[in-house]
Amino acid sequence: MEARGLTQKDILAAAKTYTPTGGRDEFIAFSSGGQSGQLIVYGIPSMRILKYVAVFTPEPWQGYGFDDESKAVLAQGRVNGKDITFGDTHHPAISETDGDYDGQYVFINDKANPRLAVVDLTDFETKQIVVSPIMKSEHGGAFVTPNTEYVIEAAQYPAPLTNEFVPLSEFNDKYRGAVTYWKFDREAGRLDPSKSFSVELPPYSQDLSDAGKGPSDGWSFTNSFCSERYIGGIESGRPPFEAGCSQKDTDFLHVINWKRAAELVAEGKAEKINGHDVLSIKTAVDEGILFLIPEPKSPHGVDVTPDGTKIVIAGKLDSHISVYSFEKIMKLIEAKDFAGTDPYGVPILELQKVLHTQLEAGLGPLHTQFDSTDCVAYTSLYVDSQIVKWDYCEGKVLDKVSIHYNVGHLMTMEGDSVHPKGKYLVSLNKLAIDRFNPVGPLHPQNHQLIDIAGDKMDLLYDMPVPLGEPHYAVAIAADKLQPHIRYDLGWNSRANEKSEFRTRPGREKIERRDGTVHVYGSLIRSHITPEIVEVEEGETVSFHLTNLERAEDETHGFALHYYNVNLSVEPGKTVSATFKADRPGVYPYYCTEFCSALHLEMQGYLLVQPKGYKSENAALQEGTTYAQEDYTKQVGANNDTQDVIDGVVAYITGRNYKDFPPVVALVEDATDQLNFAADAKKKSEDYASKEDWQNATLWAQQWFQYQVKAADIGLRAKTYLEQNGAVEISEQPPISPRPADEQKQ
Ligand code: K7E
Ligand code: CUA
Repeated sequence: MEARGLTQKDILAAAKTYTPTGGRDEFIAFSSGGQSGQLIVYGIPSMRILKYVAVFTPEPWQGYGFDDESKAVLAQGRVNGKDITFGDTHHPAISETDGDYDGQYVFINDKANPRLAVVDLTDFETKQIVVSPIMKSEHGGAFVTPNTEYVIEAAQYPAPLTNEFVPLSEFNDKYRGAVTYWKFDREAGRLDPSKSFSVELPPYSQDLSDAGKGPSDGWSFTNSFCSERYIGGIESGRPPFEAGCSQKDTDFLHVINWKRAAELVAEGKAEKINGHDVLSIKTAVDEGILFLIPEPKSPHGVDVTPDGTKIVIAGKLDSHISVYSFEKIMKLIEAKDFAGTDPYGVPILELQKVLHTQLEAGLGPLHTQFDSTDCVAYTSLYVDSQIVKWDYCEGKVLDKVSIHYNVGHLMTMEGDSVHPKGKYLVSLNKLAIDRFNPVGPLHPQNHQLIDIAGDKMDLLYDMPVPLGEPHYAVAIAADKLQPHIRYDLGWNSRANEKSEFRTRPGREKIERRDGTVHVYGSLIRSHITPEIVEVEEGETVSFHLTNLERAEDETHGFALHYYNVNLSVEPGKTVSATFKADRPGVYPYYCTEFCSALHLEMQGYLLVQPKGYKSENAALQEGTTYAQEDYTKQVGANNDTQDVIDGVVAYITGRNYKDFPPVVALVEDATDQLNFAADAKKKSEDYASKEDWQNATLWAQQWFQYQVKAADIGLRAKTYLEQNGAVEISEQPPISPRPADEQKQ
């Protein structure tokens, strides 16, 4: 303690966050990866980063944007045909069932190029990207309705909803905001653009959104800033946007009845803009589904309370947090008690008549999350660099804690669901300044973990986030996530179907068809089949690779020199890479994941022959020749190895290993390897009987390689059983590979 200069408080904090080797986290957070266009997955309370999920941008480790399958997903995100190679991700949302996180999907938005993506949590892969047909920017997404009927996305900077040029002089008349309700087809796991629609909104800068729940289910809320509709132009002497956009004391909360809106669209009341259903402001007003409520001042967050009865608005440029009563809002709407209309005819409800309470919170209140205790909320104070804990029923401050520095969003565990879990809060700070070792002018962001289990908030830990600006994050109880450890053999994970290019073991082949050389290959410890591929200059080559492994964490990679091919092939997956072999030469390919002791030998050659090349001496030259004594020596070693394996098998099968699922999986894998060994052994013995010592020795070596893999897996299983209290059982289960084992017992 002294040597490291730690205090008693530090030690306590360490005890609350330290996760011993092999330990798991109680919650899993999905954080926006900011400009990286990715999602960051980390554990709480350990704050260990577990994964970056590639979403809007290519990412080599996952092969995302390198294999044909994921290229097709990224291509969905082209904007008017243009490749976009960044994303400005802000708000991840976990799919919900009855308002609770269900752990099935994560959605995330791209503010700059209005897009939404769907990530499937069975494999943490991006499956779909949709592009807004009408918006030119998008901030108020992704937010889900309580049964994930829709994913909400609201525009930010007003622009024409068509793709035409419209001069700024027509801003008030032709520029518009909007909110889109993307229909989610849960069965397909995809957003359905044909059943999605938007509501046109005035050209205020719509900001965040939230969906109603419980009594307010069926409604959604989107706030705004710059309802002044100010247009800057500092370069020509006009006061800038920031002056003109913060003039008024209030902006507008948009209150929308999305359930009724969906019915209106079904009744044919929408207009098509760029092929997309849009309910005009006029229709929305005439049909009574759109209302405005003033909100102080240039607000930022809008958050519906877990019970759905209240809506919390943070003022940003106002020191107040305002709590609106949904019941009061409904009463005014039913009584048509409006304070007037805005320039677009949208009815305005009077602020004082809908207020439940207002709280003097501090400077720069932004976002709110909820506690497991009723009426308790946490709001970030950007300017004060604090988190305030407060009571939204009574409107009183309970506690404050300083953070470092300038918090944007904050996140409690399942904190925007109907059942927040309390326990921890993460403050997503905009600035780190002096908190970490300096790494140049560009600093990491700082996520600070705060213990909220007691009355007083207690700051525990700083985690640097070196990947873009993560605006928002959501955290779910870890036990709600049950991702797969492997795919069904031959799976196209992006299309969620069997790949037409899958290959079964022993069926690898090279086929020339429609002007393309199709290589149907496989990957398994420790070889790539085929190992030699010969094509002619100018041919199109399509590698289709299937990982034949069934074992957990046996991913193989595939890198090919010069042709920019880099694949990640997880167990069971099939991926393809198509390219033109435009330059004659010798191109080694190899596995990029250190998958086994002979990983470096997991290799092959693509030979691109010059046009018209004729081979003269096709026989390969042996680098080394082997004789009978080499064969005998190898077989001796193999037999010794088999004794080791038999001992391990006896240990495992003599225990209640079937009670341990990870061991059952290991035994499956080891059995596979032993079957491969038996095949190689047979080949070796066949060649030996023909006195072909060259091939006999090489196949004996291959037999040995499979034995080594089986032994390695077996020892891992044995260690697991030893460490997890397996007990001896009396009778032998029938899986023993060789009858001889029984005699040795
Ligand atoms: Cu506050 Cu985009 Cu939600 Cu940044 S947003 S902080
Ligand atoms: Cu497969 Cu290395």
